[in-house]
Order: sequence, then C-alpha cells, then structure tokens
Amino acid sequence: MNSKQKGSESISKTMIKYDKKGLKKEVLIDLYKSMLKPRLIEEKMLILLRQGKISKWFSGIGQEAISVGVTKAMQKEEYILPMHRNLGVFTTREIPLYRLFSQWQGKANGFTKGRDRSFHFGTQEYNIVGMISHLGPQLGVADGIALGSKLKNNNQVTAVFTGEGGTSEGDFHEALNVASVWQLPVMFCVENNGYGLSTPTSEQYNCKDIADRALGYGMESHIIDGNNIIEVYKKVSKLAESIRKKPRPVLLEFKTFRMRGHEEASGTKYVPQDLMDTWAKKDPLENFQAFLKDEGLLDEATEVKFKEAIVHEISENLQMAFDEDVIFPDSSEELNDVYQGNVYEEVKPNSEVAELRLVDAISEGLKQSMERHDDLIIMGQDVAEYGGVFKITDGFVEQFGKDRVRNTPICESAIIEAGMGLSISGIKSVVELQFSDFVTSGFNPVVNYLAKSHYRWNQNADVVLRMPCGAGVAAGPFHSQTNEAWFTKTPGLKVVYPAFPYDAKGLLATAINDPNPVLFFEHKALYRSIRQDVPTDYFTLPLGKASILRTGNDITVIAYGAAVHWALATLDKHVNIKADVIDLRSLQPLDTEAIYASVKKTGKAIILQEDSLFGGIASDISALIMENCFEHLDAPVKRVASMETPIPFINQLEDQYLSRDKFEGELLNLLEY
Ligand SMILES: Cc1ncc(C[n+]2csc(CCOP(=O)(O)OP(=O)(O)O)c2C)c(N)n1
Ligand SMILES: [Mg+2]
Repeated sequence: MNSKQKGSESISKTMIKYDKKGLKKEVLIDLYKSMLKPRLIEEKMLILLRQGKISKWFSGIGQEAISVGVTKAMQKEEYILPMHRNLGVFTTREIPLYRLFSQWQGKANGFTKGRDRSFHFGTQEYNIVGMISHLGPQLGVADGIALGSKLKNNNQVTAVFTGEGGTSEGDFHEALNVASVWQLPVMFCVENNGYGLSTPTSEQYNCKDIADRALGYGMESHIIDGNNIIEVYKKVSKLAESIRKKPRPVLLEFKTFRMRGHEEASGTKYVPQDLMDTWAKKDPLENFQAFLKDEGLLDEATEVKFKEAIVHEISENLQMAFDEDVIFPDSSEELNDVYQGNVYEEVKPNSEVAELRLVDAISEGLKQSMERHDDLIIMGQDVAEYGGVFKITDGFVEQFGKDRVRNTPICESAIIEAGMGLSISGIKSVVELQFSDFVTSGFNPVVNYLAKSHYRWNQNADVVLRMPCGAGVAAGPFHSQTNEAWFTKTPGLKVVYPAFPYDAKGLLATAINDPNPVLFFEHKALYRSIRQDVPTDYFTLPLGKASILRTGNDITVIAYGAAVHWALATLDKHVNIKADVIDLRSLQPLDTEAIYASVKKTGKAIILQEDSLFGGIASDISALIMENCFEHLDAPVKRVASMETPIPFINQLEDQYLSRDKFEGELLNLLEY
C-alpha cells in the first residue's frame, strides 16, 4: 500500500474533521502526547480501582481534548478552575504525577494532607483552583479571580469549567451575569457530555444549546466540538488572546460525551447503546492519532515510544506514592490549619476622640481601612453612589472610585464567591450584605467555600462579610434576624459582634486585617441609638477578647450585641445588684478565659441572647461553664433567649418575642437561688 492509499483509508476512519492549518508539527505532537497522558493514567486508575487501591474515580475518558486544548491555550500564570473530569488540566500544567497519586491516596505529598479527595484541591503553585463538590460555586470564584486580573491590569484570562448539569444551578446564572455586567475576562467552559449523573440533557434544560443563554447575559458564546483537539485549541487560543487585549467574558459550550459512568461504580446502563457507539467512533485521542498518522506526522514506532515513556513515568510515580507513608493524625495540626495563623498587629488608639453613633464608627473604621489597604475592595448592593441602605459607605465612591466600591447585582452567592476569588488573587474584600437575613442566598459559599478552603488546601479567604442584623425595628421575619449561630458552629469562620461604637471601629479594622473569613455583625437597632467617644484615627482591637463592662461578685452576666444594652439597662434599675458584665464582642474566637474567671469568682452565670434559644451560642457557653466551672457554681447556669418562633412584625408581638423583657425576672430568680 502506498502512502496515499494508506492515508485515504485512515481518513475514512477519522470521524473528526481536523484543520491543522497554522499549527506546526511540534504543536500537534505535543497536543497528542498531552491527551495520551491523562488517558493512560486513567486506564491505570481503572485497574487500581478494581484492586481497591484508590477510592472514587470520575472518568474524563473521551473528554480529554477539552481539558488539554483549553489548558494549552492558557498561559501558565493564568488560573484554571477545573472539575472532576479534567485530569488533563492537571497533567497539562505538569503537576508531578506522584503528587496527584498521593492526593488520590490521601497522602502528604498530595495537596490536602488527606483532608479532601480526588480533584477537590487547588494549588497556587500551578494556578489551579479545584472544585468543591457543589459544582456551581467555582464559577463565581472565577469571577473574583478575573476581577483581580482586571484591577491589576495584568492582561490575564481565567478559565472555569462546569458540566452541563452544573449550569442549572443558580451560581451559573449569577456568575455569568456578574461577569458580563463587570466585563470580566473569564472563559466559562461548559462540557456538555449528555448526562448529569443519570439525567439526560432533555430533562435538564429546555433550550437547544446552552450557548444560547449567553445572549440573555449580553455575552458572546461559541459552540465547539469538544472531541476535536485542534478546534478546541485553536478557538480557545484565539479567544484567550483577544480577551487578554479586551477583557470580557465568553461562554463556550463544548459538545462531547461521557463515555463511562458518572463515577466508576455507577455504570452506564441508562445510556442507550447506539449513543455510546456513535460517540465511541468520535474518540478524541484515537481520531487524532489516526489523523496524525494519515498526515505522516506520527508513525507506529514513535507512538509506541511515547506510550512507553508515559507508562514508565506513571509506574515510577505510582511507586513513589505507594511507598509514601500514610498520614498520622495529629489533632493539633488539624486544628491549627482550620484558620490561617496571623499575628495581631496592635495599632493603639490616638487620644483625640469624637462622639460617634455606631453607624458612624463603622463607616469611619471602614473608610480608614480603605485608606490603609490600597487594594481593599468593597462589594454590595447599592454601596456605591447610594452609599448603602444604612449609609455606611456614603461618600466612599467619590474618595475611592468605582473600581474599589462596587455596586453589585442582587446575587449574594456570586459576590461572596467573587470575594473568595479576589482572595485567591491576593486582594482583600469587604462584602456588605444589605441585611444579614440575605446571607442565606449566599450561604453555600460561606459555609462550604470560605470556611473550608484553608483547611482543605491552605488557601485563605480574606473576606469580611458585614451583616446588618437584629430585631427591635419592627421589620418582620426577613429583616430582623440575628443569625450568628448559623456560622458560629461552622469551623473556619470568625464571628464578631460588637455592641459599642469604639469596639466596632477597632474590631472592624482587625477583621479586615485578618486573613480569614470574618462575619461582622452590626445591630441595626444600635446603629443610630448608641453613641460613644471614639478615637479619631485608625486603631485595632484584638478578636477573641471580651470586654468587662462592670464588675461585681454577685453574678456573671454574659451578653453581646443589643442584649448588652438590655442587660445594662436592667442592672441600672437594680443598683444593689453587683454583677460582672461581660460583653463578648466576638463569638468565634470566644473569650472563654474571661468567662471562666468571672464565673469562678461569682458562682452564678446568666447568658442573655437575642436569638431564639435552641442551638444558640448561649447554649454552648452554658455547657462550657458547666464543664469547666462546675465546682464553682452555686446555681444552674441560666440562658435567656427569645421565643422559638420566627421574628414577628408588629411591636407588641416583637416585644413578646424578644428576650429583652424576660431578663429582669430571670436575673432576680437566679440571684435568689
Ligand atoms: C449541589 C450539588 N447537587 C448534587 C450533586 C451530586 N452530583 C455530583 S456531580 C453530579 C452531576 C454533574 O453533572 P454535570 O455538571 O453535567 O457534570 P458531569 O459529571 O457530567 O461531568 C451530581 C448530580 C453535587 N455534587 N452538588
Ligand atoms: Mg454532564
């Protein structure tokens, strides 16, 4: 057979039409080898899986052209946010294989110290940010990274992956919308592989192409044959180049197919055989190999040589991972890694003071932090020209500009995720929740992304969430909650809750300096009712230190937020009662030392909380006192909290609901015990 005949025979077997124009042989061969590597790794993994040597496996077989083509089109310093089927991203970024194998076996040379599995990790070394299980959140994180690039003017583009299944999540809509409104340099890469677990696309969405959705966001989109490596590489390279020059988001829909089960154990029984057969013929690797052979760019001997080299690399690296010791649990290391350690930097208050309301103190503190941190970004609904609904950021846009004081669409998830992305690119942010109640619409990224990133892969979330909260303003069930307990129980978050202007100013400065995620609660009823002399310059106060407002030997009163003022007002009516009054100021970290020292002195403790009782912080403080001060107690610890109902609207009901008026009776009872 002459070469021409051989060529035409192979082309007839090639189901994919390649256009290699403009690509040198070395590039084509490199693309081929880059697809071959994840394929061979996977083949090995399937064997190991059957032998029980690795846990779950999500196969990307048949989808390699997308991972490889996109990664090859990107520059090394540009961030990629891959999913569970994107092994080719990791290998193309040249992560040493033994590190990947260690990661999958939960060993120390992996990226998560055995704390998270499979592809659930990121690495700043390789500019990869891995997924969290919830799929959608990384789309908003990509927005934040891209915003970082745009603000730094570094001409970088960010690529983020999702399956078509993930596009039904709200995060997808929010992230695309924000990216378009802010013209962020993001490539949203949707791998449409026909199924989300067992659910076919026909039961997932009701439009022809997912790419069509871009129009609704005012965004450009492209449909790309995800099995054609040349098409992926050429189109994405061209787009990336153009986005670097002119930042903007694009939506890319890669048509492909999932050739194996959702994960290996689950099989593919529900996939019609003819679909499997059709797509098997479009295998991205086999087709490209045939094409390269047809074109005389690859011969059998070279092909075998490539394979042997990769197989050798795999075995060598696997051995290294197998030889590595298993991780020995060390509880102090586990606990230490939940938060990024930071040295508190004390900035002492100046002596000049001005009388400020709580709202002014927060505003002044925030403004001075903006002056101190050139790259601190504020994001929130109506925070720019309008100044925020409570006017905390009034005048900020004039002083700091629209880049740093950013109005957002109504999309708490995407903005909190964007805060995470900014942090990944080394930029601090403060996100204003219009009301703390609305954090529920961004709950997932708070408790799953911000809270867990440092523990999982050593990536801090340098984000402060400002949470205007609390009752007493007749605002009903959705504008009155004090929802700190949703967060105090989540390791990885810090929770600050000041009651006075002085504390609020100093603690906000520290919260912003802290590299960890901090929820900063601001009680709305205190905003304009509480005044205090506050130092005029920037100063800091440490987190985790309570403030002892009054001292006395009769009883320990513990409170925070508005409840501090309720307790003080009650004690003012009973000047004969000598109480230690502890204003916690921060709930996580909690100043247990101050609590124990006081209770050991007084022998009685009462905790006043604005939130409803069950599962609140008062319950934990009560338990801690029982466990640590039992022998010093002269009476059971008393918790006083609001009713176990949602917060009602009208004053009479709200007054009945709140713990405020119950405190006096309970205090007197306990003193008499
Ligand atoms: C919020 C959430 N819901 C459900 C799941 C369970 N789950 C994991 S992957 C997956 C299917 C994802 O489909 P798709 O986005 O198309 O990606 P593919 O697996 O097809 O690559 C499902 C349902 C999850 N991880 N997170
Ligand atoms: Mg899918």
